[in-house]
Amino acid sequence: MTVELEKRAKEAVRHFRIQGETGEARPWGSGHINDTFLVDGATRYIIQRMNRSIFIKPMEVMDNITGVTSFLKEKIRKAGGDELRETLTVIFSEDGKPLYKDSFGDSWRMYYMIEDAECYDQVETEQVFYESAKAFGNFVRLLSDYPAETLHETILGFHDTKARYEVFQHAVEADVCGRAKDVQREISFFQDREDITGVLGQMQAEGKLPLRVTHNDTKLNNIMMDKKTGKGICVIDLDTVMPGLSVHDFGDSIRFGASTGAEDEPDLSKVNFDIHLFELYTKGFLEGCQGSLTETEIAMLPMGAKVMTYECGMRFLTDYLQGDSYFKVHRKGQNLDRCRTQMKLVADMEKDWRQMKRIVQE
Ligand code: ADP
Ligand code: GN1
Ligand code: MG
Repeated sequence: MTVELEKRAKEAVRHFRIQGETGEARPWGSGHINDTFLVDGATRYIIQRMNRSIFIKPMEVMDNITGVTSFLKEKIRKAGGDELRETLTVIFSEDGKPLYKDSFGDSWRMYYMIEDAECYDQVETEQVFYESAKAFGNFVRLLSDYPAETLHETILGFHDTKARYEVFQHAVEADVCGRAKDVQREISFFQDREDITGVLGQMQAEGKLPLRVTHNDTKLNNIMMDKKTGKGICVIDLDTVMPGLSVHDFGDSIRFGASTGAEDEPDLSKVNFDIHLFELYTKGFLEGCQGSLTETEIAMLPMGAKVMTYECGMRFLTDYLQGDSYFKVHRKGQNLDRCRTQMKLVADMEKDWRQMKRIVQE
């Protein structure tokens, strides 16, 4: 990230209603989408430049986030919790908006920094993963009575795997960077498994899987873990909170966390699907949901894991073919490495399929 952008972040901070002096804004976190900065001072903040090519209507995104966080704050208050730590707090701009638009046309938004908490890019201990599962399950449960019809669809068809397959096929055909010839094996991997792209959407259309208010991006670095208690204290990155499927939320956590390697690990011998972590996450997620999932949803959890891993791998490959314009990359071939780890995990899940089914049945 450029020094220029750091300066712009610092300048944007001045347009928000905050008290006290603030210091430097420095790049923070390892998200793939927005530009995130930590703002120093007696009270610390997070300021983000929202990704404008992905979030075409930033005000709608912020509408969703203010709605959901106010709703959560009320529940947290009633339960005697700390509403400033257990969900995000949107800071308003000087003219009373949940974002500030700068002279470049970029939208910036600001939150309190969740202090005494950390987030992980990989599962370091089983306990962390288990606690994250409870917190993500609890998040779905807390939002079970949120008025879903008030939510904007911030990214159209976000987990419409079938539609994403079409985009992937177009990217293969267009091959704008001339990269397709070197990734034939990867392309075939997704084409050979096209049949799974429609399974969950079909079940939803038939009313077998209910639409709920879900997070849709439940990877481990989208949750803050309390340093003292080790509990999942605050679910962050609420850009994609929309009506969706619980099995997607479950599955996205699995594809990221139930792996022995990092999402972009180039050495595939280090990347294996860890069935024990799958079991642990299943237990935590179901505990967090506290009985709010239907039997069919529970039975489809393994499919959620497989489809989300497949979908994410296909999205990485699509982006690689299109010239790495969606996910941030820090080195050449990073999206291809990311795609390959997801492929490895899908292949492992296929081997472990019966065991996965058995675990959720139990
Ligand atoms: P992206 O959409 O790019 O993933 P996130 O909203 O997930 O952006 O933020 C990126 C990272 O910044 C997170 O993984 C986390 O490390 C950190 N972060 C974001 N918001 C907060 C917050 N309120 N308090 C502490 N850390 C945060
Ligand atoms: C992105 O924003 P971030 O880094 O938490 C992406 C997810 C992907 C994930 C892969 C809005 O998540 O859908 O699963 O990267 N978010 C968006 O790591 O596209
Ligand atoms: Mg994130």
